[in-house]
Amino acid sequence: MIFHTKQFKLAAVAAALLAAGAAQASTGMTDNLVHSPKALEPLTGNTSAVSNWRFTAGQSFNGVAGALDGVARLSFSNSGGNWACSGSLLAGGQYVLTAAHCADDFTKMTVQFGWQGGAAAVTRNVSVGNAYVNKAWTGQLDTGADIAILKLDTVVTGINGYHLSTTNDVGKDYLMAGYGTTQKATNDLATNWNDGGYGHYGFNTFDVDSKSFNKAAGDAGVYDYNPNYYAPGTTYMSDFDDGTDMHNTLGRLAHETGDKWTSSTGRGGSEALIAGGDSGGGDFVWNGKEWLLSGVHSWGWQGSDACPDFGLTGCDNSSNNHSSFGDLSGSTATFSHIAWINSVTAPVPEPETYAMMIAGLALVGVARRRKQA
Ligand SMILES: [Ca+2]
Ligand SMILES: [Ca+2]
Ligand SMILES: [Ca+2]
Repeated sequence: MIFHTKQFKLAAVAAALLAAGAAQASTGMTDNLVHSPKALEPLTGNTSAVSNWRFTAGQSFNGVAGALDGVARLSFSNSGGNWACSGSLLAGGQYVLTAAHCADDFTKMTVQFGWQGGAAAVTRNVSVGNAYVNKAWTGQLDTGADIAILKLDTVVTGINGYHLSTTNDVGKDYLMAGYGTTQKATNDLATNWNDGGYGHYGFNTFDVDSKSFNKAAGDAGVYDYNPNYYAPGTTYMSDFDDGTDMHNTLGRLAHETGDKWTSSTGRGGSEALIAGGDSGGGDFVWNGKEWLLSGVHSWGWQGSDACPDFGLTGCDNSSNNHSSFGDLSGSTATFSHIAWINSVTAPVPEPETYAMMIAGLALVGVARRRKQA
């Protein structure tokens, strides 16, 4: 996997984005990723200890017991080493939704649920032939194609999978979850695997979609904007707020580009941002009854990299911490890909097949009548 350190120069936006996930195991690690989480490089940061942001099996969110039990921990290997990502179990228990950059290059993949205290409750495998990477994925982030489906070798029972959001959720608050690295948002230090025995959660708001963001930046003369670049799907953008105007990065960037969207100073102490290893994990919106899977973690962008392009400084409270206050994240929207996801997870027979099935039924009917006659 090449995405963990490589800075992407996007032709369309000329912006340096860093994939949030697929954090790599330390050099020399072979197959013991599961047993040595601390040796790996990972999600959420905040002003209190990261252990406060663990989620545990059966934990309730908005009164839904086990709301995050369907969050998957992905461990995979390829010629580049061992890697960690996250994902979400889809309703039915057979498939996991993750990022394309977590599923486009592996030789061996393990998917686990209920990971806490460094042990999993449920473990499944995925064969290479059972990874369905979105056809529009070219390796470039932010096009809206960073999404993939994994078919598990055995269906998962006893854990509720997620239903998909089918609407554009820009403006909504969401609950994020993943098994990636962590760090306090106020520390000027890289995220790490020190709390890698647990998954973590936090909250944020989808402020704007990348196409609208880059259109506004294009109109302002900051980037070259090409609408075709965003054709594959929508990507939701969020900023990591601490309540100050200074670190309200998307609010500041909106103001610089004609106020085409709004971004508040945040949700207070519950706000968080994804980090390495959270790639592929889910963003969940509340519909009044259940948590719907709305976004798939794709990339992170440091405030210290984004703001200077717009002539701004001071957005980012730590350039060593890629998930600090003032940093940005992007997630691929599920609503853009409903038809494709359904085509993989619940394929409908071709019309000709239908015709044959009907013919077959008719023949059976005829045969039965004859037998009865
Ligand atoms: Ca925010
Ligand atoms: Ca904000
Ligand atoms: Ca930062």
